[in-house]
Amino acid sequence: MPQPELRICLDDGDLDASLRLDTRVGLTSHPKHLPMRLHYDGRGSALFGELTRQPEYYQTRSERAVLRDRAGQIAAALGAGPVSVIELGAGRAEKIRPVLDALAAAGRLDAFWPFDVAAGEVRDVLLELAEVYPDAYLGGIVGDFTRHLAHLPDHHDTRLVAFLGGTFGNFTAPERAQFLRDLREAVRPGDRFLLGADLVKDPAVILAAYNDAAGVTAEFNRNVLHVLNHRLDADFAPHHFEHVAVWDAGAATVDMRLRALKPMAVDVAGLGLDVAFDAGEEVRTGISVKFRRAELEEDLRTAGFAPSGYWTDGRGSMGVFLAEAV
Ligand code: SAH
Ligand code: AVI
Repeated sequence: MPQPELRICLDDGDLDASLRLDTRVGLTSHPKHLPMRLHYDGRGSALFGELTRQPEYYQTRSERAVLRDRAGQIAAALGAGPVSVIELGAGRAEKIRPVLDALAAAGRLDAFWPFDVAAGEVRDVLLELAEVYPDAYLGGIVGDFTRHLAHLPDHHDTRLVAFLGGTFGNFTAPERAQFLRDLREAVRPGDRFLLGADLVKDPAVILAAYNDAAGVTAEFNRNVLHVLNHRLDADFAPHHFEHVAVWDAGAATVDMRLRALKPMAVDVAGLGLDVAFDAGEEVRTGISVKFRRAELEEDLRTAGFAPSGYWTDGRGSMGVFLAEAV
């Protein structure tokens, strides 16, 4: 069996440079902020996996059910020919599997490419799937989907770019618009985009997913401080920061923060930076936007994608959108 191809758009040097820049800018801003992609080192990816198994985190179960139940329809909606699938922010690439299975069963799965900033996840997925889809071309991309969409593999058949898990909701509105423009530029007319998005619903249900009883979200959120301790020789005491998730109804957004439980002076030795925290001061660590179908479809149209399919589960928890590049 040939070794799967691995394309590295982001090496340790690039990661280090963006970590340094993002941290310096974020910790010297008012209010302080840190980007969400910093959460995903090996421990962060494992914590996210644990989070997806918490009873309150409905997103994973809901989207998995939609993709399992509708995989045949999704495969049929892609036309009749071979398809190359690229999954952005793939993580363990578990949810896309029913779609890959449906295409493979019809002899239409030409290639699968997981694309993720977490190199370990991409490597693990390739090792696992090489045995499952021996007839498909497997390749991985280690990259940042906000910077490296121009590196999407150029197959001559229809490309299906999947972006699942609600990760699209971790962008601000300008970042979402930019991402959709970059993606449209990276694909050809006829290529398809499969987008999983968390839908606006009862705020209590949403907030519970970001405040699970076992405290996994809190630990995932605090992981960014562990990352800074390891990578930048900082001396954050993560247990002196409290996880906070706030629902902003106007923006339909969960705002995640880390709140200092007491005044602290933190030495980020790798940056030669001393950072002071007041008691109660909050660091913004990420957002998770929830969507309404009509608005999201309008954003897709604006970017040059024609919505062509929409599926959800019985409760309308997560929406899975299919759109065609025009
Ligand atoms: N798709 C999976 C994982 C979602 S978690 C699911 O639905 O369960 C978000 C994933 O996006 C993680 O694997 C993380 O490593 C990846 N990620 C986050 N920011 C990224 C970025 N800027 N570029 C590429 N991958 C990113
Ligand atoms: C990856 N992403 C969709 C998660 C979310 O729900 O916004 C990240 C997360 N952060 C805290 N909990 C989950």
